[in-house]
Amino acid sequence: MSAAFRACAAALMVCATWLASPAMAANASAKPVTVDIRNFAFSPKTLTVPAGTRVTWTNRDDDPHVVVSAGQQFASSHALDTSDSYAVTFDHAGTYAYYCAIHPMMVGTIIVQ
Ligand SMILES: [Cu+2]
Repeated sequence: MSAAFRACAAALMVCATWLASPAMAANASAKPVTVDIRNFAFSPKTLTVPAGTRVTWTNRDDDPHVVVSAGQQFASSHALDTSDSYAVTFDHAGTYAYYCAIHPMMVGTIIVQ
């Protein structure tokens, strides 16, 4: 093994380590996520996010909707009129089922990892 090869390999190791860190940092600082309420459904219906993610529901329908945690794991929204939003930050891992108080057949799940 030549000295040049060893130096090159060492440089690649440093580079790989450096490349790995921004990805981990991005995972730790969770990006905010939006759930649209459209056509009497939550979209996406099931959402998987890292802990610490702020999830915002926005009503895109002409009818009001209310976001309610099935197990009272987070506070309920008020009645969301068209274009109204409601946000919850999920700090702890778990499965958070929710529904619309006005239209209980509207259900969704936030999975926090
Ligand atoms: Cu509704």
